[in-house]
Amino acid sequence: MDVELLEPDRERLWSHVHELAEFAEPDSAGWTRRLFSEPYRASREWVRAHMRDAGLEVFTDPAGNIVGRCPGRLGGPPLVTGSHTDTVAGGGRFDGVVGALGAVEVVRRLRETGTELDHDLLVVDFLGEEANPHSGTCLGSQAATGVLTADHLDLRDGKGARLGDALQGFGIDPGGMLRPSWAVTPLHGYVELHIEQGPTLRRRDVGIGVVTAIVGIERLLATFVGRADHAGTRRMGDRKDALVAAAKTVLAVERIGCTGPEAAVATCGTLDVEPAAENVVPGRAVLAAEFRSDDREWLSGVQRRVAGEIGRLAAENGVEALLDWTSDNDVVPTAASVQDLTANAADELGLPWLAMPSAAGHDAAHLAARCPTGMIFVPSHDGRSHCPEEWTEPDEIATGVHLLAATLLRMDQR
Ligand code: HGY
Ligand code: MN
Ligand code: MN
Ligand code: MN
Repeated sequence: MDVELLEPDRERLWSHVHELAEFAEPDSAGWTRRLFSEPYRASREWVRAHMRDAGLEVFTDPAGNIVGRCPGRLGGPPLVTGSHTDTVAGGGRFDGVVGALGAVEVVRRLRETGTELDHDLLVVDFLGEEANPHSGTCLGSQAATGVLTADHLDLRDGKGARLGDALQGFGIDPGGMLRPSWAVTPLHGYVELHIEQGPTLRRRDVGIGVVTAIVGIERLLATFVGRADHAGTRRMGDRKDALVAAAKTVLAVERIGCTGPEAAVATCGTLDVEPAAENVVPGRAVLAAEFRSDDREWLSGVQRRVAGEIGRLAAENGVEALLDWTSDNDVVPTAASVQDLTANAADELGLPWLAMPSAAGHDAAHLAARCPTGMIFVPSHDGRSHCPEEWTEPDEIATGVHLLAATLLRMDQR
């Protein structure tokens, strides 16, 4: 099979990416399509129809992941590819979408060229890859790979709503998140195409990243409980100001990120204050922070270091601090075998490539526990992502999809 023939239809793929982008929350910046939102619900119908139109046999697994099956000659453990189509608030058009729709384009090209694989190929649009208010990230891929427990369904968002109830309201049986699915049966391998979401490929002027590892991510929800007081009558030395303690913690988190190993990062992304009145000393503040690194040792020490800092700052301000930690995933190396197959396929297509870690989290981090897993990156303009300015050129996307096809072909023969 001459892999050149699998070159994707660039215009068709580009128009599909922009058709999906139209499913966006009207009152949010960028192309926002969050889990449990109406545009996301409507977009799932579009994705199912899009997969069927490409000739895939489509089903929705118990966890709400949309799965398209392309039967192979011999059957057996399937090859898997795909990504996600939900976004962050104020997100862009390419994060996740390039891998999900790129995978459908690969199936179109396999069918149009009469190329039959030995293995079945599953194309998956994983539910809710982005951080949701209840429970971290990668909801669908964690459910599919069997790592969620009933406790997850009781996780509550900042307003006290249970994840299980939110799933029910979205038409997904919460129990389905706990039922074993296709991803706990033997799989032949998984490879995910994704935008880099960082500056490396553009800076090095290389069009392809062969991902070597996915960073580990620790998440913290810190609740500071002080005392609401009159802003005029309560003397400064006599306050229990929850917001001051939280604000000092934001600076401590930044310091911990800046003093960690080169690729370590630490971010405080949300801060909710109560009662949020300008003439009331804040009695309660809830701060969300996350810590990432491909350095396992540093990451494993983060909880202890951060808890120590927060304990000191809370005491200093006379407030109580409640810390709730969750891990998205440990540092996940990708399979050397898949890295090699990807690199050989890139060489065959004459594509320069760069081996590099992923500083973003991905569904692939969870598939890696089930089968040999790899990722392919295409450049992000200015290294921007999780914002409306997110941009990747149509040619760069088409090149990534072409390499995805060639890599799947090699994985199929392995
Ligand atoms: O947060 C991440 O790294 C991914 O985009 N969910
Ligand atoms: Mn993503
Ligand atoms: Mn993302
Ligand atoms: Mn991801």
